[in-house]
Amino acid sequence: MGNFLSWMLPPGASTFVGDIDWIYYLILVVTGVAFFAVEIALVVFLVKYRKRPGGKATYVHGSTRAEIIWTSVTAVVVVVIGLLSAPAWDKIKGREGVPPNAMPIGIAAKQFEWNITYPGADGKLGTTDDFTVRGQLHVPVDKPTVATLTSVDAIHSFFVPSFRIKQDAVPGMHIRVWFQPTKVGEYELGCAELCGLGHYRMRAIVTVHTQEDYDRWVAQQAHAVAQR
Ligand SMILES: [Cu+2]
Repeated sequence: MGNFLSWMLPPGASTFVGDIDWIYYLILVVTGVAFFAVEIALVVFLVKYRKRPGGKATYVHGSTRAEIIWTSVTAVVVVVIGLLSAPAWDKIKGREGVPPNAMPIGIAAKQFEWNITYPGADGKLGTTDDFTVRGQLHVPVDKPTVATLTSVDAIHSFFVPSFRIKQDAVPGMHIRVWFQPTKVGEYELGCAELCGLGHYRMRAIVTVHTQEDYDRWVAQQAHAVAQR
């Protein structure tokens, strides 16, 4: 039967999917219940306290008790959601979260493109076999990749919905973001920070390869670079 809510989030393709999706749906249910409770109360009160002949307006100063209740209930819900999501935050964004064996890549965001630098065959950035490709992010499946994000102009945001990862790219900063794809295929990378007139077209394709296909693609790129 599959996941009956799967139309709400794009199909997931990274190890973060499980951690992120249940928190997303938990928040959706909590805010959904609050939304309908408030809207129903609004309509009920509109009808119940409508203007009627003989009815007289009275001045109500408010209710301290009601205010304490709705403030503390909301505060508790927010704190509980914060505690529940802390492990996922540590894993995805924590300083210690990046797997030490992750493949390093460089991503330089720019109005309005993504320039991605690959480590080449030696697996190390900053060596002579590095090469840079515009608008194409290629990564091997089932292996962690860690990107160092920079921006040469405005603030941009690296967002791969299928990987459930989003991270700002800020001029002057080198921010690390990691992910581990779980399914071979093509996914969308979009800029999630309004960065100028061309923001809407600041996209790239993410291609998740098997390790063999990835190695073959790297060899092809190295060959193309050597011929220039
Ligand atoms: Cu942008």
